[in-house]
Amino acid sequence: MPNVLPPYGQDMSDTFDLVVVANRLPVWADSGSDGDIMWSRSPGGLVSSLEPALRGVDAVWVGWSGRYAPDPYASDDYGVELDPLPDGLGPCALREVEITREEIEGYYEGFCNTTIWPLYHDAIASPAYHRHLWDPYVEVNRRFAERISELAAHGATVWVHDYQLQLVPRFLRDRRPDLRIGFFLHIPFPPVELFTQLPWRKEIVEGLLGADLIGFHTPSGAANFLSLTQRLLDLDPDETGLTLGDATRPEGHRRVRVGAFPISIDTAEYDAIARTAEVQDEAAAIRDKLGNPKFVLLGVDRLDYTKGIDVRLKAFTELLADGRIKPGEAVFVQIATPSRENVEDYQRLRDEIELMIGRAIGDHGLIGAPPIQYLHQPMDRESLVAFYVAADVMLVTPYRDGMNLVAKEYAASRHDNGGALVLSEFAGAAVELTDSFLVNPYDADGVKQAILDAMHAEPAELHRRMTAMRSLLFAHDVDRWARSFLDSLGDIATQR
Ligand code: GDG
Repeated sequence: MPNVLPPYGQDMSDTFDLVVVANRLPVWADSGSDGDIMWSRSPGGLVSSLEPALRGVDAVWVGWSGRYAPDPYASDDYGVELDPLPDGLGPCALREVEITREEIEGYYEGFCNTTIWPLYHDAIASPAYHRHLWDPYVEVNRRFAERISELAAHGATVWVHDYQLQLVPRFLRDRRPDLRIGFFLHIPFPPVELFTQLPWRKEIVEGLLGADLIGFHTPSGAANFLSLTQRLLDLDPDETGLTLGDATRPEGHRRVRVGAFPISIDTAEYDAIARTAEVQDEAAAIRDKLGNPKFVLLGVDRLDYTKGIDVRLKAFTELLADGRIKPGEAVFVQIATPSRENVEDYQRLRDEIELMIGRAIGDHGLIGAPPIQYLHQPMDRESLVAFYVAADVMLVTPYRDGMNLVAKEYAASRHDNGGALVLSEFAGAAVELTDSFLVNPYDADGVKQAILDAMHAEPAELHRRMTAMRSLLFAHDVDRWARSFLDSLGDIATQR
């Protein structure tokens, strides 16, 4: 299948045997100051992980491109047509789902990011439950299902991703019972006690059960989901899934498998980028520009309240105040990629973080040598890897995180087997990266101690820890993740 991007309205007679579906396409439309669209790579973990897995694969990726479709009911939009997407971007063929600005406000900024996102992350921020946000969520999920059914060949495999599209499996199965449908959740799945707050809890569980295979990052996410099926729908799950026996559905009895598929990264690629002379030079230049302190500490996150940027800032600032980190001894660099800037909780978080940083620099800075450096801007991947190479201690302290790829990328970039990873117990990555310095992000003294332990560990101990983490990541990379999910999906479908 050619890797071209057909414009809206073009004859869509092409169908595909593998359809990958996510809220976002891997390319993203940004409006330039002259109003022209500029295409860039979509930020965030989902694209980072799926893009390498799909490179060169004969598949189509279906999603939103970041630009708004004309609103059929708005007179200003009458007759407006979007320019075609440019050719040749993305790892495979791409097809756009049309979503209007108003729908994005309700579906994405609203239900996805003010209801589901906080609820699934331990309700760190209060989830909003509004009926006027649920309706566009249903509507957009239905539109995705329609678009997929146009693009999927008979008997095709459809792999639906993430919390924005939890109703798609059910809508799709109702239209196309011939398809094998997999669903993977990139964020945590919450315990029953939290999930059952959701007024639309049954609809979401039923939506997911339209899939043949439902994957989570961790065994606890899978277990949470299985116990919900019992509690809400009176089903009888076992450890690996459940059998649906609804005689009113066209498919009758059907097995739904539920399991843990911990996502990963393209380990070899990070390792290779880190070894290049350019990245090595850039890493040395970064340390130089920071004043060659004894310790460089690093945080890299989307600017999100789940990531615990405040946890590490507080710990680092207190260590400076306590005198346990000496002035000029260490510099903490926080790279915070702009994210969800239209959502109020994110605007507030940005203010809070920037206030904390400003205060810490004011209280503990030396002229020409601030103890914290802060970048609120996206950067290219090579530069990010140069920061990984330059950092003695990587701080990954989310309150809750599905996996956290940054932790894995850091270890993959450390071909010298040096560096130390401080990692929250509440990141999915903690299940595998047990050789990191594990911390409870709610325990301020524990975080401070872990930072000091990481800074002062013997090189031999750091070497042992990093070697163990790297060998796990080489054995469990993103290709293996994608293969194991798709193989399981294939097995179930053939047993049907
Ligand atoms: C969700 C789940 C799960 C960040 N800033 C820049 C940049 N990044 C890249 C990182 C990494 C990715 O974005 C972030 O991935 P995470 O996994 O850390 O976090 P989320 O975006 O929240 O991802 C998460 C993931 O999905 C996959 O399932 O692990 O738990 O929340 O790859 O490197 N990349 C570039 N410039 C930046 O400024 N190039």
